[in-house]
Amino acid sequence: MSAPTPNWWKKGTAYQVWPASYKDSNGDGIGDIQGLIGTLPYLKDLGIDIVWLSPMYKSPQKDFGYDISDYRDVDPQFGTLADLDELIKKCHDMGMKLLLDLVINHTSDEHKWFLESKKDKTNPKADWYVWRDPKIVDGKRQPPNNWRSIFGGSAWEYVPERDQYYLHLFVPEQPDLNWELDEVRQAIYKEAIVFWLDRGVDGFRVDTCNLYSKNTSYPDAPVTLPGEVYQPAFTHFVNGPRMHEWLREQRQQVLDNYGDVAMVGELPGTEAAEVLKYVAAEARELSCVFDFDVVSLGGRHGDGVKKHQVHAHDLPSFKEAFRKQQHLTRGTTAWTTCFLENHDQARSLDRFATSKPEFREKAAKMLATLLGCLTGTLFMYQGQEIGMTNIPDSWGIEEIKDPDSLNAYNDVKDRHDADPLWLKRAMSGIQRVGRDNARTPVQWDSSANAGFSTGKPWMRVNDNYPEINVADQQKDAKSVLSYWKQMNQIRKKYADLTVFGDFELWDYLDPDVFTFTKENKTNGFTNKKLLTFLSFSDEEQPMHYPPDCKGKEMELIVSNVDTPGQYLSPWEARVYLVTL
Ligand code: TEU
Ligand code: CA
Repeated sequence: MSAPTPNWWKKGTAYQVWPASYKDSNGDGIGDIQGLIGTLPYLKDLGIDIVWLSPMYKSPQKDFGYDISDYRDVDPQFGTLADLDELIKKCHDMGMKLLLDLVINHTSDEHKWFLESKKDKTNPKADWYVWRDPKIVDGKRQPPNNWRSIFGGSAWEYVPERDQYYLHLFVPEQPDLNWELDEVRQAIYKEAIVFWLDRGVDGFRVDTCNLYSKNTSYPDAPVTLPGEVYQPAFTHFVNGPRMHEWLREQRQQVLDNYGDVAMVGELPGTEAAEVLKYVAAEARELSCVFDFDVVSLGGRHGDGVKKHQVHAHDLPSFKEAFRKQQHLTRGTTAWTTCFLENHDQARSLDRFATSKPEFREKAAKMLATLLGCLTGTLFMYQGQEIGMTNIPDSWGIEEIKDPDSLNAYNDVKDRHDADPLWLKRAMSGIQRVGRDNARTPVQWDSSANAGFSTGKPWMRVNDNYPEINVADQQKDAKSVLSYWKQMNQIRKKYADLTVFGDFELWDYLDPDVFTFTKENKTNGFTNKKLLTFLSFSDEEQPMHYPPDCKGKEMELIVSNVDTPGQYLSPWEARVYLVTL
């Protein structure tokens, strides 16, 4: 069984709010903190214990808040510091915790640290970012190396004032901080962490927290994409040599003064064995991390696979990704998370199940059943609780706001001289895995703009809001929303098995059905097992029972059908409590 210590962040169900598209309170078309405050009773009723708020800091919004120009202030479009204080207080009054996003690999290029750093090579902050001289090739100025930004193009940007380039692993407006300098780390701790812990936040979701330490000799990356100028350079900036030293420093010097602070890390491009080093309880670095094996199925964006190249995956690889993730922390002191959606991913219905109208609701409940039974801290994402879907196929590139998707589109456009069939392919990649799929406004009701805003929403509302919205689902005991509420209760009731149990995959090779058990040999449930059947098929499917469950007493504790039969109907889910 997984780590027994009852840290508060293990059992709680978390809900991610991406503020711009969550709920607008003042009619300017942009979601805001007061909008979120107004929905706290809704989240409480859904069974949420932890709110993770994506960046609401002062930002020019070049990467929607992940480019921060002042860690100690709230962006006016989202509200004020007083609103944030009110949010912290109201969450706590209602028995909920609040996590903020901690984005400290880079700042905005409008952060005062960067504005000073870029002036010349001798100012007091001259080394606060990663500056390197140009490489001169055939008398022409070139970036210092061939690294490709995670969002495409060179990872270096030229600044004439210094006649140098600075490193940006994401968009050019997100310069990477130079973590090698002690005074930089101290400034980050003070402004980005201590400032908020003093105000009462309970922890952080830590953005790209394995990229701070780079290979400081900045060598060229090996050519893995022949014919391309800029090459993926993950080996030189992911899990670099000083990562663990710095995360421990942060815990010991800063976090330990504030009790059991949750640090939920995002570790892009990291293999299982490496993950354990960050999350082992004795390492005291991160509380838990997001595992990307599932959401990266069909091609990991960033490793060089482009959106239009992500291919369809089969159910065995989906199950295997979960098995790997669920087994990683088993028998260790480490902890994990489970999730299928966030603000960087497509909607789970389209990506992993089906959004066909006849099966959509049932499939959304089936995925809720899967998540509700998995080990780790459960993270839901706004709109997932009502089964929101991807952007419609009919939308064109003019609706797309995400810089990552726009870069991907323009890359194909440039490469293929705007050939219409190639552009269609680029657009279908964005429709499949683009980040805007999860960033359309939350569909609160069937009134204009889905009740998200009384003004013109900053981003187009998904056309299906009359059929998929919170208000209708609140009135319907059989809705996806009602099912999620029920699932969150079941998850808590059987927490020893769901949250803390051991996962076993039963039918790895079955292409249509996902069968798994959860057991826990170290507590009162020793003679019980949860047995979960999930159908990923448009057709009826036979079931096979694990031998030790066959013929045993089985109590059906939840299902997305009223009367389960001999076979699994399309997209059916059932969970049995088996007495062994
Ligand atoms: O994302 C980190 C990351 O690795 C992304 O490249 C992710 O794989 C990609 O968005 C998928 O398209 C974090 C944030 O979650 C993301 O929103 C930010 O844009 C990024 O960091 C930079 O701060
Ligand atoms: Ca607003």
